[in-house]
Amino acid sequence: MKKLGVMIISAICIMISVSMISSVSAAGGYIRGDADGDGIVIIDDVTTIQMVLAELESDETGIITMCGDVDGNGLDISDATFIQMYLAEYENIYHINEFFTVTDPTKPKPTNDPYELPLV
Ligand SMILES: [Ca+2]
Ligand SMILES: [Ca+2]
Repeated sequence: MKKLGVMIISAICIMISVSMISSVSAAGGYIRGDADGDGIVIIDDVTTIQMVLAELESDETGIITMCGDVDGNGLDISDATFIQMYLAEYENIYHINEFFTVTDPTKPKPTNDPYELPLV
């Protein structure tokens, strides 16, 4: 009985994940920072970027780069850092976790260093 419950919960989670990915694709855009395409920006997106940069995961479709490149200069380790800073609730100057259309991938640029750390 417990096994059946686990299977049902797993199936529901998969259906929710698929529907979230489908809704993003159907809307013709993406969520900036959502590198793994599950519809939310969490630490797993940082891991996905790191895996691509370490060539442990491929990005044949370019979707990870498109969603993970939060500052618009190509996918690099700074994008992972910016997402981590977003998760730590620093100012969100790169509009991480906001929806952008694929046909109009406007990427607002900061006018100064957005994440200058305060001196302690
Ligand atoms: Ca995600
Ligand atoms: Ca970048």
